[in-house]
Amino acid sequence: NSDDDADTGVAVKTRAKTKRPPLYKVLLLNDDYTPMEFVVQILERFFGLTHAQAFEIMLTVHKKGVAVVGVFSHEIAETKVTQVMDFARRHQHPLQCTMEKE
Ligand code: NFA
Repeated sequence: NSDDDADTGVAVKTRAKTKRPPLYKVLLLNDDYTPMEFVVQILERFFGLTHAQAFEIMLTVHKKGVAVVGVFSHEIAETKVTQVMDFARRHQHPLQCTMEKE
């Protein structure tokens, strides 16, 4: 893909940039009230994790305060956050889930 410049006659190689869409981390935040098993259930249900994977991430959130649950496109990340927040609210747990650009 070579373009010949009209003024200088210098050939400049150009290449169409294929831009990957930005990715977003979905974060789960610790609190003192949401039951551990409820968090595990959420991670299994909405993120397709095994019980062991879900338990591990739940423990990381519990001990460190926050953990990345997964990395997704903007639309998928938003859907996950909404699903978690709605499910937690329906069960009257204060669990918080957010997303941030990677
Ligand atoms: N800290 C909560 C408890 O001790 C468990 C928890 C883990 C809550 C991860 C939120 C996120 N019951």
